[in-house]
Amino acid sequence: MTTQTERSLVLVKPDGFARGLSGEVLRRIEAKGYTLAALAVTTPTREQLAEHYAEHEGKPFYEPLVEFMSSGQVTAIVIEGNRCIEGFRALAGATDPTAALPGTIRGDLGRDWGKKVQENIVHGSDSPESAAREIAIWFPNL
Ligand code: IDP
Repeated sequence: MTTQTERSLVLVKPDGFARGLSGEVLRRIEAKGYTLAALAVTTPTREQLAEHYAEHEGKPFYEPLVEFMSSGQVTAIVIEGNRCIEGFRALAGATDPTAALPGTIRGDLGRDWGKKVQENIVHGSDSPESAAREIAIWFPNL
């Protein structure tokens, strides 16, 4: 284990926002000891999402994902803390809410929507490079 103060970009996706789960996600982030560096409620544009999900362009789930993510409001959060990138992904749980372990956000709160795996409540950056790139998309003035 190393000491590595990091920032990560967390999104409460439209399904989580509509279900009123932003507070629950923030509660878990703060309970874990991470701090909030920025917070905003926004309706993502397709341009923002194309940048955000550039690595998934061309995959079968890309278009439905962008459609879903632009369908409503999201809570965008920059969190800060020691190894918070790995730590938040552990809090979030596996991509598929049914496979996600109990105790995780997706495992406790995620619903099985059949083919709509994209509706899994939260996004969290997966590396320091992604975090820097994503924070610049959602918080250009930070
Ligand atoms: P992650 O959010 O757990 O890091 P990624 O593989 O980076 O997962 O995928 C980004 C997002 O794309 C997922 O959170 C989910 O919303 C969506 N997604 C990934 N794989 C699938 C799939 O097979 N079907 C539908 N949506 C998917």
